[in-house]
Amino acid sequence: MKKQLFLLFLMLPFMAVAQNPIIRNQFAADPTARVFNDRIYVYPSHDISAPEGQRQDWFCMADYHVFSSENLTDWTDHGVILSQEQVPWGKPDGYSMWAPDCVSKNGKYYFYFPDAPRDGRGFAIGVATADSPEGPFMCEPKPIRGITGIDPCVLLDDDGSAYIYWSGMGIRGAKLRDDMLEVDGDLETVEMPQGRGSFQVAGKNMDGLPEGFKEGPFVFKRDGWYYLTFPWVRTEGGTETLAYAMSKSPLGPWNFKGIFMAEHADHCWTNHHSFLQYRGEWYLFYHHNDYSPSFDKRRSARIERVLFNKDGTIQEVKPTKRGVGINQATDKIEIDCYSAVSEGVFTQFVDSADTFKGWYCTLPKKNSWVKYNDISFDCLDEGYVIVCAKAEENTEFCIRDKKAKGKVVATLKMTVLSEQGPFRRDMRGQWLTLTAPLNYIPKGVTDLFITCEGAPVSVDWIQFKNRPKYFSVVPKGSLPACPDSAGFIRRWLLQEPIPKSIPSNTVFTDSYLRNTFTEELANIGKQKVKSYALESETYNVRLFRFGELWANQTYGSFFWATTIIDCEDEIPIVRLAVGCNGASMWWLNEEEVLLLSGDRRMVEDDAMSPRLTLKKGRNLLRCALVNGPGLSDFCVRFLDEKNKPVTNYTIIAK
Ligand code: FUB
Repeated sequence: MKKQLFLLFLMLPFMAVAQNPIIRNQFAADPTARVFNDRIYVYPSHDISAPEGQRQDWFCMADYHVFSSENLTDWTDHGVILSQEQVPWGKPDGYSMWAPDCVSKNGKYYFYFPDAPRDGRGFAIGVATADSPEGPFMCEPKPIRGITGIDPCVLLDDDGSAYIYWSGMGIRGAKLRDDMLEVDGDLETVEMPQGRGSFQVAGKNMDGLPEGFKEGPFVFKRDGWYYLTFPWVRTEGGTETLAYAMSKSPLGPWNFKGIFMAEHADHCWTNHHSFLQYRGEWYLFYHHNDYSPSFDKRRSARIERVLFNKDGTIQEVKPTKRGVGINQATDKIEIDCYSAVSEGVFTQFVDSADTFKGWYCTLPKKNSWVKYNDISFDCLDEGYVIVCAKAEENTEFCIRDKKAKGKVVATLKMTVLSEQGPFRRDMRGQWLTLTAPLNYIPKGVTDLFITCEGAPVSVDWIQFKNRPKYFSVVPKGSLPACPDSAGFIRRWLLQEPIPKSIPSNTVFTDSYLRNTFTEELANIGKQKVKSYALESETYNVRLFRFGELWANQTYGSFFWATTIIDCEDEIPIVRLAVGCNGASMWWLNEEEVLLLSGDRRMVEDDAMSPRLTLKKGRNLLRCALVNGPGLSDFCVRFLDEKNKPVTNYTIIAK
């Protein structure tokens, strides 16, 4: 039981990313991707920092993890599936667990991996088997006879035959026996140069490949063609490209076709890859030293879409940070992993001491933009957006749909420097999370643009949120509502809050409130503010949340709320019972009936009006509420002579 719990603990689902690099909790190089049971499994090698006593300037790998996903977006780390101490023939401190592969045949999983043999030099290739793609893998006692080298790759052909390819003295390939553990056929004796002895080697050299350093073969079959793909150094002193050759036979001869991915632009010497067909599309898994820009032996797996030409040749693949997969609008979207940017936009690490924290990007001038493609809004009904951003000056930026000048989804105003009133602040250069209401919600899957509308701004991520259910919108033409069972009135027409500079709630004296409210009452209808007919999901009407989500205005706010109480008959002798956070004033049919002054916390029935009569037909109930630093809300109901809630009326908010 304990062991099961431990294994469960090791299975770590990541945040949804759909961006490159795909694995964000560790280095993950040489990604071999396979589909088992309609799920993608990635078997990478696991770069780590070399422990003391090991070469500090070289690859260092002590174990393997496997990761899986069913949407190319959410990845689960299933933990360690094999470590160097578990390899009976390997050096327990060899740190040489380089690029592996895994295939499945007859319900068994065969994991092929290189390691440094205890009693020899260089590399051998071993097999470990399991009943599940996630292991546990049991290692065979001996490495595969006749294979000296690295980077094993196994092709399962349509007729059930299996072939193994590896690098070491060029690229070689051999048929595997049915048991998948040994190569078929005789071994060849190869003499070492300068009389250094001989050794036995399996298979044959793959003919037809170009001169130059080659490793990491990955062979797959598509439409009757065999593709031998491999990292290749095409120029003297150059770094690795990804190149390929095609053949009608699994062991060649091969017809060299050229490269499908150029050298990495920023000095990652190696590349190593695999191809995968998943749900009808082809993908290239490869690596780059994203999280370790100054040392290219710590690499991270990436994915791109691959397209083939009609004649079967592979179209060039450009490396991106965007990668593949659709992001849900409600995911945290790292916009620094963009699909395109305008000139001058640049990215930097959020924390160069911990690069796994990722990047942010800077839009250096007005009209700069960042494009992020394939975001699905199906998950959002109504909502708002949160953005993590920083700036040196007050500025404004927008999220737009489809184009740099497209429809504005949201406008983010960034006040980093404010010299007025109680909200004086200096937040220049500091990360802030901003919220903004949405002007418009894009449909389906779309591309978004973040556009700079003023001074430079840096953005780390954006995330859309469904509005928490504090309120629901009352659709036009809805039937009237009733008070809730405790008599609380939940349906209101709420006007967007008006900002008010209020240092503290101690100013809320009767005369201050009466003057302010009367002044504001005279302004009603003159300001350009929107009103919303809303149903509060709680008995208290959370004005602060309303301001936050509908108008990006929270503290220091002045609110108007109105509703209509519709009575079938006159209801005499009732009292209005109110509790509020802030100070509030209440009018029934435009007559002042109650004033709650001072710095109040919301308490049910905190204040009561004198006796009132609700007339037959419509009664207008109006509230003005003002608050400085608090979480404004109110609860209100009518009570009868015996302090029982009055509920025999309906409510209309319009
Ligand atoms: O990861 C170690 C080695 O680097 C791989 O085996 C090679 O293919 C290269 O990616």
